[in-house]
Amino acid sequence: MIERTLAIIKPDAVSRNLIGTVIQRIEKEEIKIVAMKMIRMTKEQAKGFYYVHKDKPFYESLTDFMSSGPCVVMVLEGENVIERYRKLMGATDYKKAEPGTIRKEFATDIEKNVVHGSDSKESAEFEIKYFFSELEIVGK
Ligand code: IDP
Ligand code: MG
Repeated sequence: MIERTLAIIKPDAVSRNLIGTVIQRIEKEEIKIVAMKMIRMTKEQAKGFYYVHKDKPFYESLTDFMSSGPCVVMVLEGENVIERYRKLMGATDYKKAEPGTIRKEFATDIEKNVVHGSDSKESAEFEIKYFFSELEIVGK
């Protein structure tokens, strides 16, 4: 089934000039980018986006990091794309990520781990709406 997911190239990757590298990895997997823009989140916007983690010990630090510089946000579309893109990203902790995944190759820290991807249909729906209106998502 064709589905959509929300992907973010995080501030660590943008500042290290890895935008093109991440996009190349996505396109190599035959995943389509159907919306894309560069944004700079405020601390409050980052807190809203990561609301599910509000009780985690890393919430403050994570939302500081995510509002520390520009991000590239994208809507990806494809067959089973939520799971496929999670697989391409690799585990949250780059030390545990599979070889060849984006995080294994480029992450420097469990927090500064280069990319974000929605983890379920429900979170994809919330996260896509958080950044994009339907008008900004390109159809086929
Ligand atoms: P995910 O990005 O792989 O879905 P989540 O558990 O949803 O991982 O956590 C969201 C983000 O919070 C991670 O991508 C990472 O940047 C950060 N994070 C997760 N766990 C930790 C931790 O134990 N210490 C510091 N930061 C963390
Ligand atoms: Mg997550």
